[in-house]
Amino acid sequence: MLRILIALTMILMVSASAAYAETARAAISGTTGTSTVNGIAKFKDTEKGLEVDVAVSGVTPGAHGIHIHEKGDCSDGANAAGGHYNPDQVKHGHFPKDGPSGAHPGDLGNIEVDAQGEGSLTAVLPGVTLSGGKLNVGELAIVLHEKLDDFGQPTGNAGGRIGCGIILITQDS
Ligand SMILES: [Cu+2]
Repeated sequence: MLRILIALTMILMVSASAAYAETARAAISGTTGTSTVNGIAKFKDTEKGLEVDVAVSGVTPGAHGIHIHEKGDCSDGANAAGGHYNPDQVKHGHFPKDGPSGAHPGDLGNIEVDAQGEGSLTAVLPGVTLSGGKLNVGELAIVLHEKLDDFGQPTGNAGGRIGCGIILITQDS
């Protein structure tokens, strides 16, 4: 009887935490053969929203826009990734600041790249999930841009696509 109780308790604990247990990773690589752009984006579903942690290297110093785009395809110089993931047809912005009515769910803003070509960004995206929610970014592409995202319409004037990676779920709920 005690064993059954322990087993039941463990099942309940696992199911209670499962809703926010998903993690994902995207390996970002340059979009041209000669590119030095490299990076890793890590994602974690939490109760506060999707935690995003991006680190890049080999990038021109300065600010670079970074977004989640609507298709999980980095071919054709990342053009195959399509436009910004924007299921609710809202305007472009900075999601951590402007929220779901004023920005696309993957509008991460800018990565500041230092003189060594390295930069990082962390963000929490409330209401965004990897799968199973309303705004799911698992299996989509994360795209690093040539220029600063100035939050202008429709996509922030961030220029060409210099890096891209597919958001692959590494741990299911
Ligand atoms: Cu973009």
